[in-house]
Amino acid sequence: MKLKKYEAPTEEEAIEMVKQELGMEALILNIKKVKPRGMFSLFKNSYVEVTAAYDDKPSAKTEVKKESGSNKKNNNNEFENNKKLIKQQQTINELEKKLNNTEELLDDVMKKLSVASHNSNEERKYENSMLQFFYDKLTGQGVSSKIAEVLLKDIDDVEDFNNLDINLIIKIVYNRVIKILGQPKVVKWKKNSKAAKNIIFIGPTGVGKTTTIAKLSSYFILNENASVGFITADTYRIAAVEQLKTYAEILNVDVGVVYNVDDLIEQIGVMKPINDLLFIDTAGRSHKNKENLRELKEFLDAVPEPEIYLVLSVTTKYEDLLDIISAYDEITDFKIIFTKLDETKCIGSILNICYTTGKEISYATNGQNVPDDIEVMKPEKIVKALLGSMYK
Ligand SMILES: Nc1nc2c(ncn2[C@@H]2O[C@H](COP(=O)(O)OP(=O)(O)OP(=O)(O)O)[C@@H](O)[C@H]2O)c(=O)[nH]1
Ligand SMILES: [Mg+2]
Repeated sequence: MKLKKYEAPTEEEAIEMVKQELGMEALILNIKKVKPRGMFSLFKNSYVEVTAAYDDKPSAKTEVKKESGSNKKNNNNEFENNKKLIKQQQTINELEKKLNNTEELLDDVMKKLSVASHNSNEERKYENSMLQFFYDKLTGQGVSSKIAEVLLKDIDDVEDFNNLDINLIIKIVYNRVIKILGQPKVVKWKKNSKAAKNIIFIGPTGVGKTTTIAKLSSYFILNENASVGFITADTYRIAAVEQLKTYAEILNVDVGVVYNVDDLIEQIGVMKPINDLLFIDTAGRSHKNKENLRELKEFLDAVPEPEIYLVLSVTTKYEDLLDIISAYDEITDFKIIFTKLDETKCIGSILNICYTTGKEISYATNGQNVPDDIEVMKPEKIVKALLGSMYK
């Protein structure tokens, strides 16, 4: 791509100049009203400066046509040229395969900013089309408008903004998102340490607490040779105990079922000396039911040195996620596990939550398969999903 600037008395005239000279394929990157400066500025009229981008190389297909047309008389030359072009095309195909999210993003920019679709009446937040594109992309992914503005803040203060490389903007946004998300915190343990780590999972109903326990414990059993025990305090829902017992059977793990705080203390006493890690499951609780949360707090307070994870589904509305976090925050401290990333395209609420609450992130789950569909949350993936393709 190459950039070219056009000056004309009005926006329409400048765009017409772009169309005439570069054709309908050209992209309008920026439209700026310029006021003349200097001694004689009073005698000069203001004008409009349009920056357009255009493809300076014809596509390979056109080249093939042109070459074969103009070299009809010389069959040998034509053959050699075609061979060269086919080879070039193969290299292009290989390069295309290696294209990453940045290029997907560029594609999107091209579509959005094309002359054909240029619409100056659209409601815009930014005068500059590139910044507007990033703003739309981020808010489209569920990033709140306030946080999208924070991510794009001051970028247009750069002196030569019109010539600012799109990759540089991506880099700035990327670094800002990474800073907000922070480094994920994961379960750290030592083989044969005297005290088993007590890892507790809390959260709303049906978000994936029990499934996440099965996934995470499988990882420690299979990959780190940890000895693991399960305790479940979910005796409310029919079949909840059976669900955990089924996983326990497959993984060859003991399960303790507890009905009250005394049971819990006793079970931890029994299972702690013979395990590296204890995974404790709790019943799903509505954050609006204060009585249930009070009971849960009693349980949590009875566990020595607990490591608590609040499990949240990323499909939950952002406002509700904030309410849930603030209700659980009143009873305990926790890190966050986000589940069901496979069920949505919009994962902006993860960024919103980190920015607004300052809570630490840990794991992400992206499917129903036990044990595969879990991984340590990778901030880089989130950024790529926000700016380009879906979280994979
Ligand atoms: N698509 C998808 N489904 C998930 C994921 N994690 C869990 N699930 C599904 O969500 C449903 C509920 O999972 P559970 O593990 O029983 O949820 P829970 O939080 O323990 O539920 P309660 O104990 O009833 O509060 C099950 O159908 C799981 O297979 C995920 O990452 N993606
Ligand atoms: Mg459960």
